[in-house]
Amino acid sequence: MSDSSIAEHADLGDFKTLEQFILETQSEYEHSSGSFSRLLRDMSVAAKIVNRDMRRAGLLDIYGQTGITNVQGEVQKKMDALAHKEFVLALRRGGECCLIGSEEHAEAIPIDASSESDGHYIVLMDPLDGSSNIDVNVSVGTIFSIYRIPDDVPPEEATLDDALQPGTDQVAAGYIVYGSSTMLVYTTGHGVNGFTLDPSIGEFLLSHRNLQTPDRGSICSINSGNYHAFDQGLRDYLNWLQEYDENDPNRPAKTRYIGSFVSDFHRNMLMGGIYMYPSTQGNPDGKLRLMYEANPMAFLIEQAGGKATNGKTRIMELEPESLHQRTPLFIGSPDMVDRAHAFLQGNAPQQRTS
Ligand code: FDP
Repeated sequence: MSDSSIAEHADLGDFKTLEQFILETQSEYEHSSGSFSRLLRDMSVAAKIVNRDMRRAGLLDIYGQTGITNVQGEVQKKMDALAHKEFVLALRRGGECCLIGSEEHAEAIPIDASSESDGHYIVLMDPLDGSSNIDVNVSVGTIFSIYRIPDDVPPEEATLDDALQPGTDQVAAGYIVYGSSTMLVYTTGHGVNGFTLDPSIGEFLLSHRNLQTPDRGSICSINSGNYHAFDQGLRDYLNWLQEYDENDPNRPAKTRYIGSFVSDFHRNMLMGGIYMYPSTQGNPDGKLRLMYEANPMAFLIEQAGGKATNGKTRIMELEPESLHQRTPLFIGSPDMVDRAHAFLQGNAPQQRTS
């Protein structure tokens, strides 16, 4: 990059802040009253705090485990607990949210709405996704999904039942990826926009407007260590992806699996690809959580032109039964998800054997 183009890119006057963008677009939202904008602002403040701590993780005593096993039976990392605390604090302080569901807490957490706000929102989140990667300095993320409580439910009476809405009812969803830069990406159902944190001014700036995912790509993200526990249809799809075809520039596919869903998803959305966490013989429901991993990412990918299914049904149409329920997930570029489906259903084109 030449000196002049660096100077051009460094002119932050060209970039909108997240706050400006939220205010400008708030009229697109049917319940627009400023409350939702403030909720997003609260999320972004917590994201900046988590980002700050994460950037110094090796220097502070926040690597390693808390000694607690969470509701999923997974060992909780100190950063999981810290991120959970920061997001809950920010939402509690902001007063726009009446109920929180978090991967790090067995029950839904009620929030007392402050007298000045109406607090009609429910936030479901995975405060720190990909936590097995934290101690080794690999990108991780936060995923969130936002719902409104039904109009006839007073905020102080909101319960988990009000949160168990299908993904199609989400009013917004997003993620923060703490990677080589920190980005916040979200949708309210009017496209997907990405904001990069400029640490020098502490602002998220609009860097990726109206993101669209390619129809197909060459990236396949799956934990292939589980290959022998996959259904035959899925194994056939994986084998098909690895075949060379002179007429198909996307095959053989590249295997790219960070094992940090937010990071794998983000890369695939930008470059074209598919992320799969299927059912396996031992885990028929897969691993990922419907309410705060699959649904929000399904909303985002659909808004970016992609698809998300559990192998049979569109993710956002699944009827939720519990806060922490799991679901198999196939998500990414639309042609790739369609092709995976065809293989899973045994309707795929004849495979070459040589
Ligand atoms: P993690 O357990 O480290 O939080 O849903 C959680 C998740 O990571 C995803 O981010 C990741 O894609 C997946 O699990 C990794 O699971 P495997 O180690 O079984 O591949």
